[in-house]
Amino acid sequence: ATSSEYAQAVLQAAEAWPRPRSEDGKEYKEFTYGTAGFRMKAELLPYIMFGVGMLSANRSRKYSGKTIGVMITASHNPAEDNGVKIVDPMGEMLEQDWEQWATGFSNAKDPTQLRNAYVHCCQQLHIDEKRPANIIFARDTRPSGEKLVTALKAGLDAVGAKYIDYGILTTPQLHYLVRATNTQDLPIPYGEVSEEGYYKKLATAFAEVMKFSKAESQITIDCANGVGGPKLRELIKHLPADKLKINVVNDRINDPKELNYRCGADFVKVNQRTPEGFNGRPFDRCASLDGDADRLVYYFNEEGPVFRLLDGDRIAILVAGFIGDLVRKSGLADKIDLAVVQTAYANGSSTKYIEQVLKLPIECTSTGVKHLHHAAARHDIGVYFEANGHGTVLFSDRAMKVIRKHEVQSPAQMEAIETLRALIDLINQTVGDALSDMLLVEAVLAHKEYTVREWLAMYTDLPNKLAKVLVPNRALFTSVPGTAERKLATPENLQGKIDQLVEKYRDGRCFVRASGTEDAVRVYGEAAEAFDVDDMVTKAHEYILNSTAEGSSYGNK
Ligand code: G16
Repeated sequence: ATSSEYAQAVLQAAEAWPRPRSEDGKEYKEFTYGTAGFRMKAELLPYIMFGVGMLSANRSRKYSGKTIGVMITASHNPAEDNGVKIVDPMGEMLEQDWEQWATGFSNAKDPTQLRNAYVHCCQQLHIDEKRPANIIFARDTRPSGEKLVTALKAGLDAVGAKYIDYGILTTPQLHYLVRATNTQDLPIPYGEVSEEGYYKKLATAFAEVMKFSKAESQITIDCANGVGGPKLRELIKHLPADKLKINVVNDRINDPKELNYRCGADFVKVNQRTPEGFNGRPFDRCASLDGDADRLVYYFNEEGPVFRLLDGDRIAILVAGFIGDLVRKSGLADKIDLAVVQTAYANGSSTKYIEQVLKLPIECTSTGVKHLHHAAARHDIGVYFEANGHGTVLFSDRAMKVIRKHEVQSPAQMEAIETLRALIDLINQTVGDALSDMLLVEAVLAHKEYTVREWLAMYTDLPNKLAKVLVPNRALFTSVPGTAERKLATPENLQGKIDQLVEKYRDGRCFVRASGTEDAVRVYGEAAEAFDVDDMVTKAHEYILNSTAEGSSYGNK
């Protein structure tokens, strides 16, 4: 087909997927490609999906037909939401320069505007429409996913793309498949191009990493009643049963209302409590996944019960410390650099520990895996985790080559290098992956012979609180560029008020930013004393509400 045929097909097919209007017939506000793609109430999405189909085809054509991924999920959000994100050829998030095109397509008012946007995109980006376009896609367990797939296919068909529907998968499995597909003809493919290949890769690497450890661990995993449940059960079938016993809970995927409801990684992290119905004994090792299994947090109860959280910061430190030791023990310390990437949500104590005890370089980026991933990729080995449990480890091509080729001088070096080599396969390097991260944490705990108590004892968190504030328009809250979202530019004067507030508390830190996945503003606070944190976050909450209230002296424009 030629350019004009595709443009014509878009014009016709888009009629079936009109831009939604609210009940009173008004246009919806601008849609944006946010922290992790588009996210909103599922009924608003079909129209957007159609455009995502067109754009992912362009993305594939731009890469001469390399496979692009589309994942349909709203991850930690409630069941009635859904979302979509585009995955680049090596399994990373869509390049940020292209987000504007996604946003542009999603705001075209009618089929003619959408057609024009498509033609404009092809011209500006020099898309050769004669090239092949290959897409793979998957969705989480949300019932709305099926209709969204139909809309996506309509967009793909209109512009002549080829596609494979992988059905229901975790988000990281789709990322894995994109990279596996695009590397299958290379000397070192990422893995077999199938869901089964994913389990085999992880399980084989886990057995390899564990061959030098005697531990027999037990863990209970809360699957947020999402896609992680059935997929974890599949993974378990491939794992060596003598090394790790996994008790799967909250895997009721047949009742959509249960998804992320009072369980899952976000609930546990935000509320700092165990999932509802939790009946673990003191010091039992537990973990929670989120709705699409890309986040992982650990926790346990002390007698009392006192809840103890082992979040993404703790995972980062455990893993970075372990990998640092392996690099040193294998004799590669002067050949490979290792760094940790965090966001402003990282607890101040974790940052201090990385700097002062691990003595590793550290970077702070804006929220969103896409930001952390890029920063981590600038190092030989980059460990990145958000406090909410989203993260992974990246090994540069150079680092992998050095590790593969290294000739060891002693049995101790041999053990270290073999473990390091197996870790490269155990870790899903495309994106944070709760299942892969869980195996990684289990492997490190086994090697170090750590209990959850010993893991927790590495450092003491500063008391902290994360709150959500519902405001009429979160777009009014913008951050100062280059501050990793630690300072607000607007509403005017709000940052000044927060700065004054923070000064009152010992080791106080507080920042406010608009969520990119929920219609809310987030406020994070930490300080030396828990009652100070409560006081500080409560006041910041009030300031935020006042700043958007009508007639406010320091706010709404
Ligand atoms: C997504 C992103 C994460 C981010 C989280 C919250 O997670 O992938 O990087 O930390 O949203 O973002 P925000 O504070 O902007 O709402 P998930 O697990 O929902 O895909």
